[in-house]
Amino acid sequence: MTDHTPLPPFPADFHWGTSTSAYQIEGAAAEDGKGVSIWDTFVRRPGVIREGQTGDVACDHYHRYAEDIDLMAGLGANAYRFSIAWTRIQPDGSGPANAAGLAFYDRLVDALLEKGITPFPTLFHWDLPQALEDRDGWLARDTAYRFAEYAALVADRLADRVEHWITLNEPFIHLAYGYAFGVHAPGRTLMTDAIPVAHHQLLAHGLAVSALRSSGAARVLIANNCTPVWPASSAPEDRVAADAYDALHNRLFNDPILLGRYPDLSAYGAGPDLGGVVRDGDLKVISAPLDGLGVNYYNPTRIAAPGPEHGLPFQDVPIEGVPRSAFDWPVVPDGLRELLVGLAGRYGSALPPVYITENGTSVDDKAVDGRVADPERVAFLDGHIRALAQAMAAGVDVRGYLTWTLIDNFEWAEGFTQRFGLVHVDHRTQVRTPKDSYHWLRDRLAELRRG
Ligand code: GBH
Repeated sequence: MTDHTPLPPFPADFHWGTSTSAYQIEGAAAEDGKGVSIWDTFVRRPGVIREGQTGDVACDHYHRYAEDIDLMAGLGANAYRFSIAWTRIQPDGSGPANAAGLAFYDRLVDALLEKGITPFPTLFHWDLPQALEDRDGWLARDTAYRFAEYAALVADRLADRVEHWITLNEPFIHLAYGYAFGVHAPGRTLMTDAIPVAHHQLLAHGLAVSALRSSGAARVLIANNCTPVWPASSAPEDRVAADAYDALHNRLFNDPILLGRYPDLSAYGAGPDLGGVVRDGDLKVISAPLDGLGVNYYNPTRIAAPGPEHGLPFQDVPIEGVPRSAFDWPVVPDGLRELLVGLAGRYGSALPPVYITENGTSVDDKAVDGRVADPERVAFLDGHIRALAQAMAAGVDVRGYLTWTLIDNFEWAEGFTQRFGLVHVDHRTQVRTPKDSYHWLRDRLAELRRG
């Protein structure tokens, strides 16, 4: 049953919209001078992507962006987070800008502004130029400097019209899935030896903050994936394991940025210099003041002490007694309130305004006679937006809610099999069909505007 109860009030200038990323929607993988990214390479490895699918065409958004912006406008959104493909701007990750690549994002930004939609570009959503991966990717300090140069090229072109900038998307997930476990590009399986990837991404972020500001960017954010960590029991060993997990997933990325220091990672065998890669002055660069913290929230994580066979100081265990998404992720709306109140408590006045830069769920929904029923997503959005309102009522300064995602897209290792969109996409025909959740959110946003 669809819930039609009005939402609690939100500030009139609150940013409402959707979030996407370049490789997951654009397609046009080799068009207009675009270079090869690690995802273009990774998807061609046998067996790594469900059904052998790729993002070569994805949602063909590169050619259909006007139609997709019409969908945003129809939703009543006033904000849109997308990512810029580094390889469209610098095909090999360094050197002068590729004019056709910049021109695409220029057109996109103008089309958004024409509809009154505030752009929130993300400069890196996991699609590193393959040429940089060939020089050791984020294990190499040099990649951080290359990133700052790329950031400046983009901002020099767009900062006259783009106010909000996001440096990196989820550096933790890129480190863990890409470099530690190898289930995402670049497919490396370094386990705890991947920890320097954290430092080089954070350094890239810090260097980019200053490059972006020099190029006229007004507000700079980062989008971190954050999870409330629940010890599996009150046993001391479970609490110790949960603390170690929190240090890795949350504090490794929030503490250096907001507090200027790394958390204790000795449980992972890493000293304060994270394996010899932290140099004098780096933390000062990394902790450059920010205008917002982007928070991507999906679900809490329940952590127990590891069994004897485990190579890590924790193991995750299922959260019981809650609904689960088609992806089998637990659905815990109150986790968003808990997370935000926890961030405000930990960081206090060091916490800048928060933007929910991703939050959403996968539903196995189907288009039947032009209608897509996705009651699970309606319930998910309703619950999470109410939890967000509670966090704000408790004093957390939140400025926006950008749901993941606009259109069903290339869900990384899952290919097109997990659907997170408000809009259904038939990936054979590219036909877009707004789902019940799209109509639900449109109606709620219209009510909020009427006040
Ligand atoms: C985001 O990552 C990405 O930024 C985006 O590109 C992607 O499409 C979207 O989410 C959906 O996947 O094992 O049950 O505890 C999200 C990272 C990692 C969050 C796995 C939830 C664990 C679920 N996610 N995680 S569970």
